[in-house]
Amino acid sequence: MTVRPEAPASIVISDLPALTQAGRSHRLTLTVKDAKGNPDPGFSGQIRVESPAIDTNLDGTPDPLTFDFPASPTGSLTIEAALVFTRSGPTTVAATSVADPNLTGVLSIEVGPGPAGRVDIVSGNAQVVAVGAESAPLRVRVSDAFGNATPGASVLFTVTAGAATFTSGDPKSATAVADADGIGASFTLLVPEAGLTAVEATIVDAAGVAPAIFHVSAASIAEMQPPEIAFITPAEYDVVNTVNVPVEIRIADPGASGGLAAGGVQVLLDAADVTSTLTANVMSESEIALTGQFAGMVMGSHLLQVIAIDLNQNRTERVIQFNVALSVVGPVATIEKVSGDGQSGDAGTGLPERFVVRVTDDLGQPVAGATVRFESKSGAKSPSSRRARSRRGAATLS
Ligand SMILES: [Ca+2]
Repeated sequence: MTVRPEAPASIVISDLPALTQAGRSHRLTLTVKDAKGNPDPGFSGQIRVESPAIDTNLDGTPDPLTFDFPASPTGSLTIEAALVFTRSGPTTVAATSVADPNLTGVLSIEVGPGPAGRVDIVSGNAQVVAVGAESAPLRVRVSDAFGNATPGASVLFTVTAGAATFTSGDPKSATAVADADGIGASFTLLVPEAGLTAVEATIVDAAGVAPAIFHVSAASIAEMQPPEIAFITPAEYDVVNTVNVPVEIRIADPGASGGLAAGGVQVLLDAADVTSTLTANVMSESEIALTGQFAGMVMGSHLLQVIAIDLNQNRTERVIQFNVALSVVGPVATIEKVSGDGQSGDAGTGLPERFVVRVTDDLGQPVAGATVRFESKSGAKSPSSRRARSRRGAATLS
């Protein structure tokens, strides 16, 4: 008697270990079975095999494989060196008939990382540290050739140049063990003098792997101090009745490192259509003065932002608000002669020039409509007393 197989119902995946390692090559066996679990020797066709853990070109997207499955008496196909997993973690492998998506099978496995094969800087490189202070931690990530974290990998940190020492353990070398995310760290350095220190991080027992190289520079406190925006004049910008605002800004570099260049100062005003005529003058090795004016100010409230950046990229910012407002013209505070003084004339004839005075309030604003009385004190024929009203701040005796 012969067993007549039924239609193919599933694909069984075998020959894969429950736990493997990224980078290992695996043999794969696929068996097509019927609904009763018997191998189907009649099946042939293409079978697509895919897994989220197979990303051969490492572009972040799984790369499926397709195998030709010939009819076989055993209903199975074994492919040598069929699969290489690249991504670590729990995963699945699925096999599906290209012609019939319902004919499929899935297997769950776990992929561990491959051997530690690269070390990359996470943080702590290119620091500037004050002499005598502790650096921020130097941290690396250790991974296999596919970028999977390799927990437990040992990393050796070595000071290869410069005066800095590690704050714990051997002053010139220290070993860290990578954590679950592959992060090995957190060594800090003590830097006793100004200058550059280099630290190399290498994977222990992984010859030929390029080290990660940190550079930490130590600078004196003075060099690290940000510039000071010493003063902005007027400090309180309550400008009245003017569209042209005189400005003076002084910026000092207390480190006196000569690191403050004229180009490192920016002055920003949030008012449109204002013309800035500020020019920067280097007053000394450690001081810059910007002088000039904002022209065409409109009435209202404005923000002025001053930014100073020294050559060590230390940055200081200061924002001030100032208001441009109209004021009411006050009472006459000042009368000054404009013309008509010092004349002489023949008795009985008029003087050739008229008497003109200018009247202004305490802000120097011309006062209109003020009554000015002109009175002769001595020797004059006429008038003894006459009045004139000011127009646009000028009163004329005619
Ligand atoms: Ca891919």
